[in-house]
Amino acid sequence: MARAAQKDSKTDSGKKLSNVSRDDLLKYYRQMVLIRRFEERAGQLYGMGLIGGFCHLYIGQEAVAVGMEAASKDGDQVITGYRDHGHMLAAGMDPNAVMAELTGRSGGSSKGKGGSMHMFDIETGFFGGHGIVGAQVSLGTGLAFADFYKQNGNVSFTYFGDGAANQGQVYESFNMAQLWKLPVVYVIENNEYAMGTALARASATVNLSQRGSSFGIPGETVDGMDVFAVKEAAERAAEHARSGKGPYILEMKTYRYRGHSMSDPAKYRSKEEVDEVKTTRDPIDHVKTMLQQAGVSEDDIKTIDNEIKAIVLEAVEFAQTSPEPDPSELYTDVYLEA
Ligand SMILES: Cc1ncc(C[n+]2csc(CCOP(=O)(O)OP(=O)(O)O)c2C)c(N)n1
Ligand SMILES: [Mg+2]
Repeated sequence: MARAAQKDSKTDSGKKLSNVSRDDLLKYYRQMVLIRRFEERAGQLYGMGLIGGFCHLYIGQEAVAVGMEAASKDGDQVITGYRDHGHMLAAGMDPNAVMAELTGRSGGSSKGKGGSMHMFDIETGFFGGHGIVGAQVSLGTGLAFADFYKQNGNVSFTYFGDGAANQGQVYESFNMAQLWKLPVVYVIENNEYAMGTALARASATVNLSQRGSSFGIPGETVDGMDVFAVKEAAERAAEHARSGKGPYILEMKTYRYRGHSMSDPAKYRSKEEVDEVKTTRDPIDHVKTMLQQAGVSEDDIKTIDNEIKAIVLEAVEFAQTSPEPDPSELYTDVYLEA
């Protein structure tokens, strides 16, 4: 992945908080707030009828994409399902291009032809954006096969949900990945629900970190609401994959605050359940508290919040003023000339 072209606020760089630098804290805070504010605006644009098709928000799960990105290197790939906006922003894609893709404009990252679920950006190593549940797991394993074949030292970060974890092709992929020792980190974002179905209602076993055990793939369960826990686990997993030992599974315990998609009345869980997570486990509040403990002033935090607000407002403006794609674009980018 390319590093995010996002500027960091001025800090006393190098000042350490146990094993976390103040600059790292500020960077993760900034990236997570960007995702959250971006998603809130995307939800508003959807409500205004400016975004067509489906739209799945990532609010609540920010620490996963940001913590994983912190352990990645240039050249690594990311692939995920349809809940993908946060991954794109964490990978360093331009918020303007992501928002304009949501509104189907030519300035979008896929020229407005992919929309929310089918964005793509080779430059940052982001390989989509996939609407078929579980399909990205085979594709991500294929990306790892390409890395293995080229011996380029890159890792494929392949994300999927707790619901997708029961799909058959996941296990065909696990088998091949371990057989050939492919450099892939499988990140299972266990947000407790697959549409309206709680994990335990659809799954014979709920410890998803062990789903690779019959293939001999190591796995661990991680607090996906803690960006530092995610980063540390990501480093272990990436090192394992990069050093030729094969795939690794990280089950991220996380939670989605919003409905499955924009048309979900969320009758399958109580408001109290959602509020409890928001007040006790929020990933952004967690980093904010650490920033305060590190002596970062309220004013400095406000400055970051305002900078992010401006970036997102600019993206909203761009997404509404960028022209719609020309009809002739219907026939371009369908096949790759090889
Ligand atoms: C093959 C396939 N089956 C069913 C669907 C419909 N569907 C879309 S999302 C979804 C739930 C997936 O849940 P999970 O993997 O937990 O991901 P989350 O939405 O929680 O991020 C389902 C069943 C689909 N898109 N593709
Ligand atoms: Mg889920």
